[in-house]
Amino acid sequence: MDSSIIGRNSDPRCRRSANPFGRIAPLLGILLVLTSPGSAAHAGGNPFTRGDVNADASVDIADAIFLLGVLFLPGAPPIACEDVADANDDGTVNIADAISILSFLFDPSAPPLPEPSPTSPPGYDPTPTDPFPCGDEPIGPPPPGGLIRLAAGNDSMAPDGDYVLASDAEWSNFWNQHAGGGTPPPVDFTSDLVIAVVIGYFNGTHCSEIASASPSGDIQVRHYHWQLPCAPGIAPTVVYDIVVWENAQQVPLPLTFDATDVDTCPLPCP
Ligand SMILES: [Ca+2]
Ligand SMILES: [Ca+2]
Repeated sequence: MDSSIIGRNSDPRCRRSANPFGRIAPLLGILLVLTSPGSAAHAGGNPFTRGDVNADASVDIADAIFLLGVLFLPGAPPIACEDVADANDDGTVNIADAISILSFLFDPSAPPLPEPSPTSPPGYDPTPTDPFPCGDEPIGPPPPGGLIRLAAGNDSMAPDGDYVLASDAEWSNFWNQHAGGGTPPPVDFTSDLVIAVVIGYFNGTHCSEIASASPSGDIQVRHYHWQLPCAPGIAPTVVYDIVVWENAQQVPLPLTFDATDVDTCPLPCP
């Protein structure tokens, strides 16, 4: 537990009376007149400490005074991050939050401030449903999703290989090789990748399938070899399987391809 953020009187043994507001309130009026809030810089989406309204890495009486100034002094600057000032985490910023800070500092019977509390390391707001997004944990891209088959068959004109296509230009170039022209199926390369395998066989008793893709970038490919007499050789083929991998632009390249030979029967291919 990191207690360095706590201001003076954080140790209960050092706290004074249970209800100090009678002594503090008159002082606040004077301090509000004498204290003009400066700027408190809290970048949105960053870890924060609840109650550190003036952003000086300590929660003490100055934060309550700062907040009261923001609330009641004409011309005071707005709060940079409301989550920091929402000391009681009720989704609003008002005088009750200043009271919560003072209670935390001076009332031994008061509950701790909600997380991320001054008694904990800086963190994110555990109640991101409130109106303040600045203290919420940033939402990253969605994890890689499933494989959606775009095309499969046995007559590709592309050279044998494992392909990873990450842009419209790469995709169009591959499609020209594969199909000899035409417009490739639309793919959203802001989020997705295209994976293709192409392999030629001396007859038509084989097919290949992109079976799975792991978030670490491992692509599992199955090559099916059809056992006689289920599949007598018919003609040379260049089999292919082309899939779009949703939300895979975040997967570090290069991908690895692991092929497994499968003897199976009967036809047709998967
Ligand atoms: Ca502070
Ligand atoms: Ca509040």
